[in-house]
Amino acid sequence: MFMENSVMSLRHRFASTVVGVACALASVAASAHAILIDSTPKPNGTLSAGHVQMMFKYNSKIDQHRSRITLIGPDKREKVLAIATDSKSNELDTTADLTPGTYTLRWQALALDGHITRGDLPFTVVGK
Ligand SMILES: [Cu+2]
Repeated sequence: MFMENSVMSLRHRFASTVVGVACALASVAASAHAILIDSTPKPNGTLSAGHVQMMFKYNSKIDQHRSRITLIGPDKREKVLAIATDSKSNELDTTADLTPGTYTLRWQALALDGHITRGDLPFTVVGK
């Protein structure tokens, strides 16, 4: 019984790997991976200082509870931003109070096919 379970789990692992490879190959044409298609701010864009709304929009639904956004500030410290629970199913929405300086938003999105995509989005905050 125990051995049978081990074989089962090995088979399952093998099957998962095959699915992963197939998805990677398929992604050349069309993909279920979460690809960033729009954002606020835009990459290398500018925002006004204050209470700032930020948004990442993807080409597919994402698992918002297991996706992640961090903000790296002018002091190079990285802090986790809370993702709004009422974000659209293909978006990650967040807010922060920002002073002028250079920042990077680091996002990590889990697509429903179980694959994680990530990226860095540098931007600048200017005084009002
Ligand atoms: Cu995938």
